[in-house]
Amino acid sequence: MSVAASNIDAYWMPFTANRDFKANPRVISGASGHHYTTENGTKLYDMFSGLWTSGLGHCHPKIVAAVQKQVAELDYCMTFQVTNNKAIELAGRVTEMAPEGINHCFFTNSGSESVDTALKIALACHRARGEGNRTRLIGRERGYHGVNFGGMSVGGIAPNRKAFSANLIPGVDHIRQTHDIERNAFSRGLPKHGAELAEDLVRLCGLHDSSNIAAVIVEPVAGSTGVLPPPVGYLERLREICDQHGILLIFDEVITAFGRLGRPFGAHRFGVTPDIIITAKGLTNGVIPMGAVLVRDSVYDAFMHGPENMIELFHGYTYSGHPVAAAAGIATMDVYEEEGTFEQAASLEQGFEDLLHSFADHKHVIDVRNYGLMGAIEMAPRDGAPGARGTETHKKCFWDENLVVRNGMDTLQFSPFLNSKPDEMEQSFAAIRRVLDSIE
Ligand code: PXG
Ligand code: PLP
Repeated sequence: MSVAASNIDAYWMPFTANRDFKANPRVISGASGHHYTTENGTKLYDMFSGLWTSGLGHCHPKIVAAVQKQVAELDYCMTFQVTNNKAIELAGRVTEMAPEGINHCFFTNSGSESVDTALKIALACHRARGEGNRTRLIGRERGYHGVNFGGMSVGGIAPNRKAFSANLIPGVDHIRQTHDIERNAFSRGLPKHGAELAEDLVRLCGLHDSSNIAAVIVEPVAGSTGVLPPPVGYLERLREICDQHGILLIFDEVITAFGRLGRPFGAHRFGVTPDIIITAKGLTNGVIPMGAVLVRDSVYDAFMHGPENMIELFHGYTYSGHPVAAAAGIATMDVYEEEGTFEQAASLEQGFEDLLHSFADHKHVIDVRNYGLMGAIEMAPRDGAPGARGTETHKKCFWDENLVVRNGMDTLQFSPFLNSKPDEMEQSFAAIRRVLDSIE
């Protein structure tokens, strides 16, 4: 059914200005490789790899074939008390790729579910170790950890929390965010200043007494809030403080896992191994919803006591380890390996950085940030109309330049394909420049 023939009002869109959108809908009905197509056949270049999801491009033939085969072979099989061969295989593949010592994998269906699963694992792990007093969870200002109650509570994005302020889960606190535009504007890669902000965790250890703290959760590079790479030395210091105080360190790698930082995991890139890694998105190249929580042996082993006929963790989703999602995941891991995707992504970094920073002297631009294949151009807000400049850029890119870009308020975010072609990137940024030149 075409948009014109549909009742679009029935559809409540997520994280979207519904009324504004429905006045002139932007609807995609097909995709191939690096492009989307609309119902009337217009081809658009996707500068966001889906929603940080589809690093290999859309409708990769190997993943499509694996999903088609699987859905006809085993469509569904519960993973409570019985399981399927594909879930087992994917757990092995992903943990093989993970940093040393991280050898266990719990499946979910999204990043938000992975976050809440990881928080529950952290709490239950301490309890299983006889440290049930460790109940406090620490997030960070500006962090994004999905939209379920746990993730929203440890998250630090004010508008996401505002309507639910009295209903956030108890026992949560936040360390300070790391963005410092005065000292670090236009940093190429990791900002130099701010490692000392990790000491804010020491402050909370004093305030709450560290014996009450279960876990700290951070994105290695904050994505959704507008791409905030960590200051040099910051993550290393967080790791040290957690070790000193027996606190579990959780990396939310929903965006940074699977090549976005030129390595399998952000943990590899930073040389910092957390206790728990949260993934989703690139696990299946976005083809079928799936997430995974990866844990260190010491975390898993903490649960493997007590009567052997008893469930160790009372947690799981109907679709945990769904065979079709798992088949998509296995094919995705195959392609990452066969095509050398992570190395390819690493080789694109410098060109991407140079293109982004060519906007540094543009009249609207107040900061440019990048790390790996994550990038952001922050524009000054218009007087009295925060977000308007970003939204206008998004719309003009779509309608005038056949380009899909994402804006969070006045920050443009970029998530190029891990296998982008350099000339595609050049053309896309040339189009963005035309748009920025044309708007007030
Ligand atoms: N953690 C992180 C670090 C994420 O980036 C989630 C959890 C939640 O995943 P699900 O699959 O439940 O959406 C995410 C998701 C943006 C943007 O604009 C990023 C996300 C979601 C929506 C928008 O960058 N990331
Ligand atoms: N609500 C009801 C009534 C259910 O029976 C279930 C699962 O069996 C759920 C919610 C949870 O659904 P899911 O396992 O897909 O998260």
